[in-house]
Amino acid sequence: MKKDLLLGISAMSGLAAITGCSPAQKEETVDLKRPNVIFIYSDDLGIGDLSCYGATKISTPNIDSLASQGLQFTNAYATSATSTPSRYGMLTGTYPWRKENTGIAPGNSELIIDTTCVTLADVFHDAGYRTAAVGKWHLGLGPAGGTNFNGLIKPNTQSIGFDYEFIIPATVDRVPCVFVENGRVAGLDPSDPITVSYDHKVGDWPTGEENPELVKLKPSQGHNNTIINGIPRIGWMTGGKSALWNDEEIADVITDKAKKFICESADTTFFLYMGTQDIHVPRIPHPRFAGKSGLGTRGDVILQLDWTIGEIMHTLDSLGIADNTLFIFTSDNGPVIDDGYQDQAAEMLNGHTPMGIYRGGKYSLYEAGTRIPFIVRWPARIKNHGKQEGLFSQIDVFASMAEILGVQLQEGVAFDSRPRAKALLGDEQTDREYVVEQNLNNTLAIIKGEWKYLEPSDKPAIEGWTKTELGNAPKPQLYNLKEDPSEKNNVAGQNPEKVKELSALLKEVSGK
Ligand code: NG6
Ligand code: CA
Repeated sequence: MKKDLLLGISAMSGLAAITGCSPAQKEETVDLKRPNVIFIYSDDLGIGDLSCYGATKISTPNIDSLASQGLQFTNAYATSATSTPSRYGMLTGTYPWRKENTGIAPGNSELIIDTTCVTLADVFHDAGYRTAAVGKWHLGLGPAGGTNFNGLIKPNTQSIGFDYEFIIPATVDRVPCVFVENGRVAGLDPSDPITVSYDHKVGDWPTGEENPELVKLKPSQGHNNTIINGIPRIGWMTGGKSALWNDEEIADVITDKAKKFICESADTTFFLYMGTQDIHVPRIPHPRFAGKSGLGTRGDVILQLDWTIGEIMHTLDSLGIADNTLFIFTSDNGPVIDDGYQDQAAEMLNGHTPMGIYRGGKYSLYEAGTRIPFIVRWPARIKNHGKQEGLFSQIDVFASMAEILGVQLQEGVAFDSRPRAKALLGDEQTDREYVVEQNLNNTLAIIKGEWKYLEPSDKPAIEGWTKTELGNAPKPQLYNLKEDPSEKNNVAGQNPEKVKELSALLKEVSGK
C-alpha cells in the first residue's frame, strides 16, 4: 500500500522553480482538522538560551513572540540527549533505543528509518498534505554500505513521506559539506565526483591534523579531518568543489528554501519539517550577526536562529495563513558549551546560562540533556495562551498530529507515541503518564510525576571528549524534580519503594 503511494509521490516530487512569494493574501479558510504544520528542530538549543525562558543576556524577540501568541512548555522533553535518536523518535513515534544503529550518524550513514515504516511525514502525505524536509537531517541517506553522493541518492527523505527535500545530510561539522535536493547533491559538477570516508583520508585536500596552520577555527576535541572553508571537520572528503556550502550562508539558504516551500504550498495544506544547523558547532554566523550578541559566536548564532524563526513567521503573515498554521519550535537535545571547537563559547558566556538551573547538558541523562524549549502556536485553535506545565515528550507529537487530523493509526505504527492533542494545544495541563529519556550511552531514565529514576550503568560518568556529566553511575539514582530540579541529592537510598516502582515501570516499557 505504502509502495503504491510512493510511486505516486515520485512523479510529482519535483517542485517547480519559483522566484519568490506573491504578497497577495488569500482569504484564509480555517479548518481545525487541517492546519498547515511547521515543525522546527533547532540544534543544541538550551532551555536557558531564550529570553522567553528567562535568559537576560540575550534577546530572542521572534521566538518570544511565537511563545506569547501560543503556548510555552516548561516541562517538555526530547527523547534523547543527541540529535539522531531524538529526530528518529519524533519522526517515527518509536523510542530510538528500540532499534540498533540510531546513535549519532556519520555523514555517509545509510537511511536509518526503514522505508516500510510509517513516518509522521507519511501521515501528512497520505492525508493529502504537501510535505517537505528542509535543513539538518542527520538520519542518513541511501542504502546500507555507505551513501554514494554522485547521482540519485536513494532511499532519501522522499522514500519516507516527504515530497520535497533540501537537506544537510548530517551535521555541519561532518562531511560532506553539501546540500542534497530531491536526492541529488545541489550544484554538483559530475566531472568532479564526491568521495567520503569516515575511516581514512581520501583525496589530497588538507586535514586539520596534517595542516593545522591552514585552520581558521581550531578544534578542542576531534574535528581534525578534512578542512572545508578553513574549518576542520569530522570525516574526510574530496571532490564536489562546486557544491560545497558557505558556512556563513547556511541559515540564509535553508530559510530561503523553507520560505519558498511555504509560498508554493500556500494554496494547499502543507507540513514543513525543518532542522536548523543553528546552534550546532561550528558556530559560524553570517556577518549580519557576527559580534552582535556580545556572547561570542554561540550567542550570535542564537540571534541568527531567532531571525530564521522571524522570517518564517513573516512569510506566514504575508501569505495570510498564520492563523491556521500549527507552528512547533523546539530543540533536538540540550545545550553544550565546548562541543569540539575553540570558539571561546565558555569565556564569552558573560553570565548567560544555557542550561538554566539544570544539571548536565547535551549527551546527559540529567535534566539539561533532554529538557528542551518547546513552543506551540496555532492562533485559530489555541485559546489558552501562556505556560504549559504538564509533562510532555516529543515522542507524542506523532500521535497527537494524527489525532488532530482525525487519522486512525494502524496498530504498531508510532508504537510509543500517545495522542495528547489536548495537552499539546493547551486544553488541559496534564502530565504524560511517564517520560523515558536516553543519554549518549543509551542509559535510560524515567520521569513520573515529580520523580525521576536513572537506571544504573557501568558506562563512564564522563567521556573524555564531552566534559559533560552523562548521568551514568553504577548505583540507581532517584531525584525529586519538584524539590530538587537541579538533581543535587540522590534520594534512592531513602526511597527504596519509589526506586522499585520506577525501575519496574522502566523495565516494563523498555523490555530490558
Ligand atoms: C560528537 C562531536 C560533536 C557533535 C556531536 C553530534 C566530537 C569531539 N564531538 O561526536 O561536535 O558533532 O557528535 O551532535 O567530535 S548532534 O547534536 O548532532 O548529536
Ligand atoms: Ca543536536
